[in-house]
Amino acid sequence: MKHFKTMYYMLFIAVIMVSCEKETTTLPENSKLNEQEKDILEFKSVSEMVDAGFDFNAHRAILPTQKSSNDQLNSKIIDEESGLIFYTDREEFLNDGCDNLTLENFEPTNPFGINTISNPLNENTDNDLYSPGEIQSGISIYTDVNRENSLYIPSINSTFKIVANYYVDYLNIDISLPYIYTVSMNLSLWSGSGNIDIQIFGNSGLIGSFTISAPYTHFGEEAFFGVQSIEPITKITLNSQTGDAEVLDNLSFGTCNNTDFDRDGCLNEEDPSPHSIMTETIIIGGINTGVLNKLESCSTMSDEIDVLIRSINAEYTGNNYDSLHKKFVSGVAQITYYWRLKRKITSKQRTTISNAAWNANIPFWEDK
Ligand SMILES: [Ca+2]
Ligand SMILES: [Ca+2]
Ligand SMILES: [Ca+2]
Repeated sequence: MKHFKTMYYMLFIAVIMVSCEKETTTLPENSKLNEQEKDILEFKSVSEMVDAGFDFNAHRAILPTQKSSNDQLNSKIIDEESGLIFYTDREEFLNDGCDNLTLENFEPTNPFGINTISNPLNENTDNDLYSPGEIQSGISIYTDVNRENSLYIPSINSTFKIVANYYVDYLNIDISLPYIYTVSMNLSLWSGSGNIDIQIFGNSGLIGSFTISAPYTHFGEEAFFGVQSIEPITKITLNSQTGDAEVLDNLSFGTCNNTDFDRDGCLNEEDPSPHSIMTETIIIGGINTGVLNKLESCSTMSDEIDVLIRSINAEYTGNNYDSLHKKFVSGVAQITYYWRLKRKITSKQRTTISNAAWNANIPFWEDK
């Protein structure tokens, strides 16, 4: 079986070599090249272009030498407003403890299948290229318009990449895993270099955006893009400013070790509650107690109340409010008893917190 595979592979290489030879012997003259440049705009999709025998070698020859403009930029950019950290340098990203992410490189087990597919590409994809379970679970790649052959999956320089087949479409990535705070990917463009607008979404909506300079994919170059977020990332959209087809590879996702999400001074890997509630005062059920929310061993007093609220809410069936509410109030009384013993609060503050707990609409209240 392996022997056959090798033979097929050799045959594949031979076909490529013959077709390359053909291309070099029929390399168009300059005027022809200009014509081809004009033609490129007439194709609606990448697969149409490939089927028409578009000469990428000739097209590459007329393009100016590329210089990645990202090199001149800061390779790590912290956006204070959105809390997002952007990376355009892979080394810098890895140095920030992001070397433990789940990688999807889109390499199929059977690389000889038909490589246009319809939305979406995910773990359930079952076609010539991918079997169910071959794509990592928790991610889904699709274009914003549902049509046949919306995605094109070619092998460029011996690695498979995902291309938005129709130029006008956005290339979108959905993330359905709950705690993905970091995503990275390699980006390029199908018909020439240009900018790609990247939007990052969480459950609250648009978190922030970034524009990256992406190279022409047929040069074999790619731009690195990485992002870290305080809020879990649920979706990323990619849109070429030049109306070109976005090309995606090596999508990584997860959580970096060496970061401090809640900015409490404890890195995630040593933080028992990496998403501490960092409000200045303790707020219960929307009621501000005015009592200082102190931090100890990487956790805040509000974190302790939050753990209790979560366990109470988990027991809520819709008709056991009264008993659960009483359970919550006595749970808070226990917590504040220890706070009082440790002299974190005064007895007057303990009463204030108890009153807030009594008046809070718990089970439930999810205003975070
Ligand atoms: Ca790949
Ligand atoms: Ca922390
Ligand atoms: Ca913490």
